[in-house]
Amino acid sequence: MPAKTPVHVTVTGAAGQIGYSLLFRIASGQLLGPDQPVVLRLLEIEPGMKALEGVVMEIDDGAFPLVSDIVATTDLDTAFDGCSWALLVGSVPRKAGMERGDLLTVNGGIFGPQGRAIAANAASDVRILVVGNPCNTNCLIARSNAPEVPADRWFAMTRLDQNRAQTQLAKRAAAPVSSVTNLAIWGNHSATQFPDFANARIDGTPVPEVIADTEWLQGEFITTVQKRGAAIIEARGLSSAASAASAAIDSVVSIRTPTPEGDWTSVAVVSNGEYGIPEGLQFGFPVRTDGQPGGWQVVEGLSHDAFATERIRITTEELEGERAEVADLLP
Ligand code: NAX
Repeated sequence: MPAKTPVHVTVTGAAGQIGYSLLFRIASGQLLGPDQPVVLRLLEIEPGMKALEGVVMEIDDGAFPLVSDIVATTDLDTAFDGCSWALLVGSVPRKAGMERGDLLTVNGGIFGPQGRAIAANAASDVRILVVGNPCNTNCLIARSNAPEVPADRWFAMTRLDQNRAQTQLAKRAAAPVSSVTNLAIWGNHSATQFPDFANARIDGTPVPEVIADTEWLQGEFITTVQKRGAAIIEARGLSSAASAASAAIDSVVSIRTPTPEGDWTSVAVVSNGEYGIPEGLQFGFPVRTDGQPGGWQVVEGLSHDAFATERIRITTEELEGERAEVADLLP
């Protein structure tokens, strides 16, 4: 069989912590498959370029058969040229004394231009996953600045939260993590997210029938998932990186391959008003896909009790607040 044509994959913030885990997994074929060559297009800002040189040397030293070329650049047009996948990881994390509003505005300065560069340079089948926080609203900013790219090509990452929630439920039920399915993260990738245990299943049985401890499900389970990022910083002295890279790989695999029968995956997509969520928000939903660009739908018809409805209201309000704060950045 002739070798496949390389697919161009852009990673921003490539010299950062997440980049350092992510790039080697892309190079080894875990993102796009074991027979799919890739061109890595790595974007950094000037202060990150020296470190990126070192990362490129290490990728070279991996002698990965699937890596057909590596482009390291600070130039947006070069970075997104011909890319079919863009993983937007680089952003400015919140620093002491920074208000959430400042954070949103600073990131707007990054994601607006990146959106425009994607529209101008990417391949016609481009799909974009935003990881850099606040990822839902950064994705909204980039998407709004790239009206030429269909809105259904834009994704923000809630998969790390899904993975965290699956593991917490599996441990509590003393079941393998693979037996936990149908786990949706609703809303924002933030402390207001709602990991929907009621519609999740363990070996096909609704979670509340397997774990009968409602107090734990509504309390410690949710807060453990919501605050896991902070717990990792506390323990490691650094924010989660390898698990975030792993979730980015999982996200892309779930987006580009058909969803297993009866299951769904968590990802933040543009709202078309499903479940009464305001249109245009980049909102964490349960999603099913046939794997093609634009081939996904939000899973409809799930029911929510009063507890879940209130949680979803809170996270929706937060995302609407974020959208209002960046209104100037949305053309
Ligand atoms: P690092 O600070 O280690 O790396 C970020 C890199 O981005 C740096 O090398 C920096 O030079 C680069 N960068 C900054 N501005 C850039 C720009 N305009 N263009 C290109 N590169 C730029 O952060 P890291 O730990 O890798 O995390 C990256 C982002 O992921 C952060 O925003 C972080 O908050 C977010 N996360 C998102 C998660 C999610 O589930 N959605 C979980 C993990 C992580 O917290």
